[in-house]
Amino acid sequence: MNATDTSVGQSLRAEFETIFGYQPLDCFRAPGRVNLIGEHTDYNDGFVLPIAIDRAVHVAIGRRPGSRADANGSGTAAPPAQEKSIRIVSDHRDDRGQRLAGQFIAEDLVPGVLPAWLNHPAGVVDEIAKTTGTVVGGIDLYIESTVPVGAGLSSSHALEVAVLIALDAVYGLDLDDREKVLLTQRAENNFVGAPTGIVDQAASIMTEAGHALFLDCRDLRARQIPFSLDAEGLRLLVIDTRVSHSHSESGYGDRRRTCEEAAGLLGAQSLRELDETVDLGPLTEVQRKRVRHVFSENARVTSTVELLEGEGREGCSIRGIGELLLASHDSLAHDYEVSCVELDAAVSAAMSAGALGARMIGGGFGGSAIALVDTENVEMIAEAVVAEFSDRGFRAPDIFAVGPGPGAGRVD
Ligand code: GAF
Repeated sequence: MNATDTSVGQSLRAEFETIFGYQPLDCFRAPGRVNLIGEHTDYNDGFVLPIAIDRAVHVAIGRRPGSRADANGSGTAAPPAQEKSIRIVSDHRDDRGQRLAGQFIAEDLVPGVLPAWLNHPAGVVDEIAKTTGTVVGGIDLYIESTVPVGAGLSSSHALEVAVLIALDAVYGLDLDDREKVLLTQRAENNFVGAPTGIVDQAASIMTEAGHALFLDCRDLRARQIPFSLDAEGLRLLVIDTRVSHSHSESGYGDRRRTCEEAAGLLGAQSLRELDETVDLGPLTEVQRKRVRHVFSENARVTSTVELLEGEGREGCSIRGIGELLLASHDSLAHDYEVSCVELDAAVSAAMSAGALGARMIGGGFGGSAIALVDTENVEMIAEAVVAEFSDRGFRAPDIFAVGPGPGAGRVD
């Protein structure tokens, strides 16, 4: 946990007071993520290596004056609905230019009823009740975000994490990092309806500034791996293809099921129990390809960690991870088949223009790619990608640099 961003905290507090008419209790932030490598390995109990990026969801939280926002609704008579509601206002605007705003009551929550964006905080409130017995109510939240929505940088997981740590602080839920990761994952799986793994929440909650998080998704054991772009004169570019992706509707769930079925056919609970020496004979051709990706991707994560940790030793440097990033993309495109023409174009244009490595990130079927580039080549590579998209009639991509920022925490 980190304390940062004095000015952000002040403006959040002022905005909260303007909207709700009283002062908030506290402010928190939770970053989005870029997964350096280890894609579609998390739900296979494998390895991942994300960074928390320097863009975050910020939240100011207040307890409505006169409401009975005590931890367990321990008043004798049932409080009226307006005392129990959770009101949320966001700085994002709808088609008519109005701020997104909504409210709900914890006891009445049912999946699939609220507007999509509100499902993420509502899922967290629902899981808090199920996990801890604490019924949240009489709470107001104001949310601002610098994580682009729909770019595959985990804006929705960052929102869930920000809401959870704010409620944790106010209600004294006393959750450790591991419990927070698993609670937000259940919110996503059970309430939002997306069968996602844990890499995004873990990146947001557990990562330290200037580091990547080497996480074993089998038991959530983690190690902070130094990741300094500046020291080597490098930048990490995000290339947002602006092709929309949705985990609940895309082939994400299908890939997950295939892996689970393949593990079962090979006599294992998860693919992590197996390695490339296993006989893939009982599997279909498609299952073999998916399994091959998971095995090779886990190996690429550990190789990347070796290069980063060995920084300074001969042959070891952040520059050396470029080839592994590209190999990851090839495996995701051909064995796992979760890329798309825009992501492939982003990767090949960046590589042709001199990137050290590039690959799609996240669930796939759209969203963003990353490219590791020398600082002096940033503009040239960005221009090459934009030109390629224009030549091929694709929507113009959004390209920007990200760095390894701090994990979730309080904002002063
Ligand atoms: C999405 C999911 F949310 C993650 O859990 C992970 O599976 C990722 O896709 C693929 O690595 O971001």
